[in-house]
Amino acid sequence: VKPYEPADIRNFAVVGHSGSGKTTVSEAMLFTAGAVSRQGKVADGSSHLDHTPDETKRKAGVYLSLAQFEFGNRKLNLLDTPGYADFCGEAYCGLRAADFGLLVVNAQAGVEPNTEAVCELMDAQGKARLIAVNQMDKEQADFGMCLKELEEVLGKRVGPAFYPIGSGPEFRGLVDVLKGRAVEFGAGRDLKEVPIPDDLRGIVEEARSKLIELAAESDDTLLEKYLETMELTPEETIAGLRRGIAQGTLFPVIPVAAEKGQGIQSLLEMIAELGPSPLDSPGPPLQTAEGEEPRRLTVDPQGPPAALVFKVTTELMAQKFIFFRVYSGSIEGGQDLFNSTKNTGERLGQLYNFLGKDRIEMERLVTGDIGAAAKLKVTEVNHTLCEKAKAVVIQPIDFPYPVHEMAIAPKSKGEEEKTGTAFHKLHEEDPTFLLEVQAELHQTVLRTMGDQHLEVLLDRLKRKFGLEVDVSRPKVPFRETIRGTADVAYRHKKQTGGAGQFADVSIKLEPLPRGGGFEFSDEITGGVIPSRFIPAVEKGIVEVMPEGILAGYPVVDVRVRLYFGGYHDVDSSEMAFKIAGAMAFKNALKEAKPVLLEPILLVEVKVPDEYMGDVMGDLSSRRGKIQGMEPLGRVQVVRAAVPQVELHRYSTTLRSLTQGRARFGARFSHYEEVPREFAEKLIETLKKEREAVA
Ligand SMILES: Nc1nc2c(ncn2[C@@H]2O[C@H](COP(=O)(O)OP(=O)(O)O)[C@@H](O)[C@H]2O)c(=O)[nH]1
Ligand SMILES: [Mg+2]
Repeated sequence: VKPYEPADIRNFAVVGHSGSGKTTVSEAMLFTAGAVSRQGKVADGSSHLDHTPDETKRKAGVYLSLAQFEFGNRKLNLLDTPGYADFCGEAYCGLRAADFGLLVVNAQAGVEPNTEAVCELMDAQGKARLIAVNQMDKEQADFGMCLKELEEVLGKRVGPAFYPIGSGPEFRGLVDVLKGRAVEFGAGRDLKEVPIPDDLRGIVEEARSKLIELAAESDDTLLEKYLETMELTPEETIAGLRRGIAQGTLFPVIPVAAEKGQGIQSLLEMIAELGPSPLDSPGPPLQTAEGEEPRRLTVDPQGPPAALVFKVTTELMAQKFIFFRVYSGSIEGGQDLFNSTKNTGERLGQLYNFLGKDRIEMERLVTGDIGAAAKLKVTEVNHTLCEKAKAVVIQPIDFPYPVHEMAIAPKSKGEEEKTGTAFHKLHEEDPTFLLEVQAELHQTVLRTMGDQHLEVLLDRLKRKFGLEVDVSRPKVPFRETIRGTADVAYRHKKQTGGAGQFADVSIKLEPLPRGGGFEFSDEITGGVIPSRFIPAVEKGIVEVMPEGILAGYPVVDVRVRLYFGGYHDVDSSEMAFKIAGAMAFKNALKEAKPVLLEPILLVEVKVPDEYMGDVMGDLSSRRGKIQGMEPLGRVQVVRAAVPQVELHRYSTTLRSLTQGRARFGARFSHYEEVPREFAEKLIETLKKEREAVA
């Protein structure tokens, strides 16, 4: 690879719904640009980009894949992303490293759930995007329908830069709207110039006016000139379009049929010509101290080096590679850098460029370029590499919270530690899952983005570490409390050989309000229990509180009043009073109408109108109480209080109810008594679970 200037680099993430043809479009670009000698296919496992075992097994992308190649006088850094919601973390990484998204839309299906989801993500980041309507060769392909649906999502600033000649099996060429030229696809990748078909003249002219208008709107001086003269020069139009695209307010569209390589030459030209360069994009946001104004990194090719690691993988050869994007300055192989996230030095080894799993050595990476290095000591995903004297920390990628929860346990006893270490290693490559050891419930919970994500993780655990785990429904942290009161006396008396044991306590047990915890009040008068034994009574109670009498969950929100008792000069001891306290407490619990408390989560669902009914119905079948709803953009936000125990696999259900178009978040709110009609059965089940473990 010859050296490239920042202005000649194009970094783009290929994003869209799964199956729209992102990888096929990418493969077609690689082949058309001459970077590979054969167009790889996902279906037969010959893809250069979907090359890991997890991907060939699923015949779909799971990981972010990088292809760096040359086209004309540009260097293209293509980041192919998976389309499944479960692997959206990879799209987050890809978009962060990219200056724009290449949104791939299926010409038959139009805008699909993940098309919307990635657009939302790019909107939030103000990311520029170009759009390819792919699979134009399919029977039901409908370019017009796609444009209309894209306008619904992106607004009126969707501008076709090319029009298809023919559609479905008749798809045979493109009209370049701006240049006013038409080409037909020949054998192989040949193109033949043809006159614009008569039936397209009107529509193309209209599209041209729209593009020029959109170009003019991106800049005040251009707009002034346009309003006066009603025209722009070709150079002004291109400059205006580039600016509008870079600002993320103008979205040019091209129809293609990637499997046959049709339209791919024009797509590459569009990327090279209209796609924003690293110098057109704002610098990444920097980490700032609390109260400090938000700041962005200054993109300066001559400035101090700064790069963000956006991916770590061991899937390429048996080595760990880190992938980073240079945002400022330049970086050389062997250079001593500073990891400002970890506050420690780090020496880079050899630098590489990748195309799928193939790499070439690089000497130097300039501002805006992307590269990889191996054998780094401490550097992980989301870390900043920079110069120590000019240290900055680039804001890390903010991954979505994994809401799919499952309990896991090693299949073979004694492998707990090994499994923990293995997950730690896997986490270095995949920051989108969380492992949480819940001591109270004696369980380890694995939080993932969904069933597929979980499956991939467990596959990798087995493939890379030879470890297997059992997956089960996670236990919920129930609590126990009382609704009534009790007044109990307990005498602990034992005569074993010489020394005996004696302690006598009388306690009153009362409920406290929710969240009241535990209170112990010493109301002993007249020294009926010597003060040195009183703490022992409390201690005895506190020791048995973690195991309630209903189903063995911690007892909360109670007050114990120790008001009477008795002792023996010789036989009383701390131990005897501890036992008496514990026994009195247990007996009192039985008498004071014990009840089970369950954790209630506050759930927030963002859902398009048309699925509101289904989502609300499902929430109430989960004993959810709707607390409110309000419109937010194109969706409704529903808030509901739902018992945690009813939320098992909610993410999966919500996805299938709404075709993946709803999102939800949940956080702990409070504890509530389990309604009587459910309590008995629930307690039965919980008791059985407990016995099974014991
Ligand atoms: N007929 C036709 N099929 C295509 C085209 N592009 C992709 N496909 C097929 O659609 C399926 C999904 O493609 P893939 O590139 O894996 O989609 P991705 O999930 O978006 O990466 C594969 O079987 C492709 O062969 C196209 O332009 N025409
Ligand atoms: Mg793919």
